[in-house]
Amino acid sequence: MRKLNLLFPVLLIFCSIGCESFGKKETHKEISIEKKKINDTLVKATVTTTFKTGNEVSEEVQIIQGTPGEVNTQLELYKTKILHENDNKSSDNDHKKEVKEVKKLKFALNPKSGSNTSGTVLFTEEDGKVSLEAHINGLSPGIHAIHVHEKADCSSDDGKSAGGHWNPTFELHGAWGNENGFHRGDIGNFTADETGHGMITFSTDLWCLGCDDDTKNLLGKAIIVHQGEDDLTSQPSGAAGARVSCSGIIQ
Ligand SMILES: [Cu+2]
Ligand SMILES: [Zn+2]
Repeated sequence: MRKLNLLFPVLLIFCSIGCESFGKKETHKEISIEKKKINDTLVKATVTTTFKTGNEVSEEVQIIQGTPGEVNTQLELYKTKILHENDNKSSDNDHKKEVKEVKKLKFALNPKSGSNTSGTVLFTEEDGKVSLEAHINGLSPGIHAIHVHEKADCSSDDGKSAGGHWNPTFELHGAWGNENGFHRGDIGNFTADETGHGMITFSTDLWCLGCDDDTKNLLGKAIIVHQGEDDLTSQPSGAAGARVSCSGIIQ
């Protein structure tokens, strides 16, 4: 019985991808790339490839480490290899190839303006959407603003090295989705509990991780958490006070 329960969602996914060829032994592949910054020059990428053939699911994990340039070259080679592997295994051209890529970037937050904050920010890009999940500790209880700022530079003690809000479309500061305009970095506010812990999730198709569209690409920007609340109206940045936590979005 237990096995049947496990098989059901697998079949559903398989069917939603290519129902007309149901029953054929085709392989669907999903590549999930998780990148972590080790230090200023090195990144580590964990690549998980999930192969689904009929009801069988297998996984292959690869770890690539080096400078961002080296890692990206290796990743491209690996993706090409995975894409073409199917050709060798099967000569039947009816077999469709489905390779889905999931990108993940995870960063640690650095304390700024004399705060004791710590935390992580995880970005996931999947199906044309980027989602953010941030966990922050060491905050004062209450409401805090979180934004994407324009430069991945957290070097100054007050976090101002990250520049102003990321605003590639030259709009006014405002609540996300506001018809009078909003910055592409205007994520908004979240609440820290009595222990100083806060978390926020956010998802949009107006962002990407490393695409060619400058109005969408988050790489090279920064995440900033503020001491105060974003009033969502004051220009140019919502009067959210000191910058207490910062992380550069780089790969
Ligand atoms: Cu900000
Ligand atoms: Zn703004």
